[in-house]
Amino acid sequence: MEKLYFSTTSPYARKVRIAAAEKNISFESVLDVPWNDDTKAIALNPLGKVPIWVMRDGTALFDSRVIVEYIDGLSPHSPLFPQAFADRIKVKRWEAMADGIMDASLAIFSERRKRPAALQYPEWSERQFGKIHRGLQTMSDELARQDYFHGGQLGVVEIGIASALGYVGLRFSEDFSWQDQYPILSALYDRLMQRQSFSETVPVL
Ligand SMILES: N[C@@H](CCC(=O)N[C@@H](CS)C(=O)NCC(=O)O)C(=O)O
Repeated sequence: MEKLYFSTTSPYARKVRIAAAEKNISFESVLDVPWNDDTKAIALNPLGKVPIWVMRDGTALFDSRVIVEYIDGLSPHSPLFPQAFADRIKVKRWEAMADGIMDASLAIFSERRKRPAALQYPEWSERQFGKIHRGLQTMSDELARQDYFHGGQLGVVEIGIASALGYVGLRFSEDFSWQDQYPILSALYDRLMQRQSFSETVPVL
């Protein structure tokens, strides 16, 4: 069986777990915290990051965008990306925005948690918060009154933004309430959480 190396808090790994569940793709889960000394991530991915998906022939795939696209291609059921070129680029732009919100969130987390207090640079975190807020506001404006970003059905964008929001909530609940500031995204998240793929992958510490 193909294997996913993941950590329970990783928003990128959550994308992969939701995508696989929505596509009905089974896999073996291997818990791996890339910060721990016993991590297998470095041996499988020169970048030392999870998620990593190990294919049947032993090839280790990364990063989450490549893995999600791979999983989508394994079965025609519940497509996560549109076929038409222009639509696909539109969706991938939103996917990149959701990933960028995760990247900025992780940058703040690393600054605050991995760097000694005396060496921390608050302006760096403020810059990252700017990316998070502008990204969330843009996603909220572009979703507007629709239930889904594209094509009236669940796809990679909903998976990405929900994973980003779950992570923002996990790390920054003392900084701001994304639910209060972005009610359109909050309503989307609540709807998505009715699906098992989303509710069973909520990040836990
Ligand atoms: N762009 C990558 C980001 C993956 C990533 O940054 N994963 C984090 C965990 S959330 C990680 O493994 N960090 C360990 C490190 O950077 O050394 C993806 O989409 O998969």
